Amino acid sequence: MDIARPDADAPAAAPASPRRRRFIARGAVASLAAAGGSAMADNLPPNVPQWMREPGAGFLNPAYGLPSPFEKNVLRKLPDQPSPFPTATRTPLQSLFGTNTPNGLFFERHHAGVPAIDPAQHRLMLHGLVERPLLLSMKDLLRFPAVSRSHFIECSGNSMAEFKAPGKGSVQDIHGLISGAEWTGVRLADVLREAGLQPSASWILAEGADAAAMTRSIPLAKALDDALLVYGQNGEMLRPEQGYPLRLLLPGFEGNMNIKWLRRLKVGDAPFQTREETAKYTDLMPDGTARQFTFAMGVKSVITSPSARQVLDGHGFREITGLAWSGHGRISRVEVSLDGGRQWQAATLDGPVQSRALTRFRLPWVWSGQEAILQSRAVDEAGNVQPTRAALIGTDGQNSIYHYNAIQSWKVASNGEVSNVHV
Ligand SMILES: Nc1nc2c(c(=O)[nH]1)N[C@H]1C(S)=C(S)[C@@H](COP(=O)(O)O)O[C@H]1N2
Ligand SMILES: [Mo]
Repeated sequence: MDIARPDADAPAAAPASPRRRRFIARGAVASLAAAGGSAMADNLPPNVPQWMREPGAGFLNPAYGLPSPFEKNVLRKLPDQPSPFPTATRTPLQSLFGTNTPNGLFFERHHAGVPAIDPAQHRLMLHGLVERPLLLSMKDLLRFPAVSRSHFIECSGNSMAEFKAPGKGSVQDIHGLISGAEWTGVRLADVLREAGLQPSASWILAEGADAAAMTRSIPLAKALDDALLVYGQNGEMLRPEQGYPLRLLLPGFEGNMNIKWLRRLKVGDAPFQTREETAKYTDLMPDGTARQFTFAMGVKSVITSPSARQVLDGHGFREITGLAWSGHGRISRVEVSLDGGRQWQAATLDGPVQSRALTRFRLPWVWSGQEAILQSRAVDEAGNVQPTRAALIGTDGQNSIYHYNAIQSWKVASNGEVSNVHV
């Protein structure tokens, strides 16, 4: 049938002409068919397809649903270089819609694996410079007033290889240590009020119940502002990988401070200078000094489609789309360039735009086969502008491996192949 034939070579026509509308309709049908392999005419309208001729399976997974088997390639991914102790999996940013990462695809970063915690055996200890030390069970925490909020978590080491040479992988390989979720939990401020802070309280040590006993110092101002003790992730209990049954969520702060499997909060009057904030997670500057306590993740964005390793399947209309985020608040603007940063156009933002949350941007584009360098540049409500790679390296040098937030450039070749380039 003619309508199902991929129409990759159709020339792009002027916007809003009837011819362009027809092209879009034909293209859409063609790519739907392509998604499931090659289309057989018998299954296409107006014929009655195979799967309408007899009842389907009663239920596929009655107890807990799974994605369609046709989506079996949308997966988290370990690094390409084999390692005896891999410590992270990355989110398939190129395959996802909207801003909530499905729980099974949320990136993972574990310092000592995923502990198997029985929530009935789990306690949160709150002590130090408080009036009334507390030992809270999960049942106790579930009785506090709850809030649900959307926030991203980004590993401070996300995109780190880009300080050096352009990575050869996909957007997942290069930037996949970021995900977003709607988290549910208790305001840390409420729990601290229950314990009562002593006047000299100014920092809080947070400790995880994994074999790494991961610990970080949290400034009291953040704890009293928007910090949460979360047990819910996109409507269900946290996944074991994300800290089941309890996690500290510090909206916008570098990933490692969001302590998973949270078991202890100790209130003090100075930072605790743990291993994870002295030997690790500091940024070595060009002058040889180490920058410590870079809490909020910088303003950043990346085009997820088209992106590296994709091949544009024909000329004509498509949407450029991606994600933007900032640890300093809301995204106020995203601009997109088609020519490596010479000219910029405003992208539209999907609303509501939330603070310290993933924000989806979009720009309509007609590709007629010319080479292009696609970039996105985000600006946040605090006025921070996502830097070029040259500007970032100008200030931070290339010794550092954390907090890479430079503008990403994707080159579209005339044959439609998309690759990562540094411009
Ligand atoms: N207890 C504990 N908390 C932890 C970690 C850990 O190894 N142990 N990893 C940290 C790091 S480095 C990051 S980037 C985030 C990753 O969160 P995710 O695995 O839910 O994506 O958790 C942080 N919290
Ligand atoms: Mo991390």
